[in-house]
Amino acid sequence: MSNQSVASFDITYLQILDEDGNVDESLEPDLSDDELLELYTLMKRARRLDEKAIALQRRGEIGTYAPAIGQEAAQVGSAYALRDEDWMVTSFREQPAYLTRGTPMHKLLLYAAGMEESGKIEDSNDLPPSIPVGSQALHAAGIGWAQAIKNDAGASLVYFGDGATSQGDTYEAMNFAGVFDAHTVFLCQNNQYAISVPRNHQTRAETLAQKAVAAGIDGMQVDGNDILAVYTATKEALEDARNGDPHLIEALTYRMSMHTTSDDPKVYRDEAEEAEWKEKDPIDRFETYLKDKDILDDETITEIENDIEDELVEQIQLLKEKEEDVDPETMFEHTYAEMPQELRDQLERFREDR
Ligand SMILES: Cc1ncc(C[n+]2csc(CCOP(=O)(O)OP(=O)(O)O)c2C)c(N)n1
Repeated sequence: MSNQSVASFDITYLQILDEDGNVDESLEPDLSDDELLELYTLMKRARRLDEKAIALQRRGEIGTYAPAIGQEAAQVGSAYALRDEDWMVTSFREQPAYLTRGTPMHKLLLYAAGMEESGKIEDSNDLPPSIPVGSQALHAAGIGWAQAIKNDAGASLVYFGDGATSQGDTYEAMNFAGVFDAHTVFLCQNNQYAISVPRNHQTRAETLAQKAVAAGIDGMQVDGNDILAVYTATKEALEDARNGDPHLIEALTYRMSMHTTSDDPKVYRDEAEEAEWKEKDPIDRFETYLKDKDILDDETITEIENDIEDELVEQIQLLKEKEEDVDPETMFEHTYAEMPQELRDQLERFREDR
């Protein structure tokens, strides 16, 4: 008879840049001034795109939209760690990550306008958004498994939220990835809410990172509003994943805006909490850091902001042009390899009514 400990685990937390923009220099990643400025510009572009998209939705020019305001560091920092040939797998709130991978704004808006053309995988290894919560973790585990079988040097990175950790799919994907040495990094953006359900109603576990333990893969937490920490953690996790060691990263962040344009967060959370997280804004602290390093000044900020406004005008114009090119019949085409009779009948009726 014995009663002894046979396993134990430890979850670490990484922060490099604190809320006030102070940095732990011993942990700073090896990024050039230009790269740091690029990270800043990407976060600013993402923030403005989301703000503009909310306004476009309010004017009826696009459909439901899920802003990532507050989560820019979690997404830009992680997507920036990918190599071009790696695969990115998203849920529905990953505009900053797509921008980082080079997707133009109009393509993201086209998706929000309901045009499935924007779901085409064109010049990148990025899957289109996945709306069923957690489902995309399975796709990423599959891609990571294929990379393992092919002895590919690539990796796959999948985004999901705190809510998705309550879905069986997410566990199945992590467990599968662990068993088959998939080249997959699971990035959980713990933005504290799944629509109106707060994080503490999601699980009794102390961290979401420890969900990795049962799958036998590495789990850690990062300050998700610290772009340097997110970049560093993801880069290291991707290196391990390339060699068959999948990881789970829990990025602690906050959804500063609404769940989607159909949601009103005032109904379920208080202003004090929102104000507390405003102090931790990922863009503000990075701006302070860059200014302290003399990489950024007010003049450059104004230039960046003006460029973004120009980009938005141009991209919204492109959105309108692309929308005109879209043939609505394509919505019937891509769900099945062979269109079933029911859908063929609907297409027929659609043609009669046009
Ligand atoms: C399988 C499934 N169930 C329910 C929904 C409705 N739904 C959309 S988003 C969401 C919450 C997701 O929360 P989380 O995973 O934390 O991601 P976040 O929205 O915070 O980015 C729910 C329940 C869905 N899309 N798919």
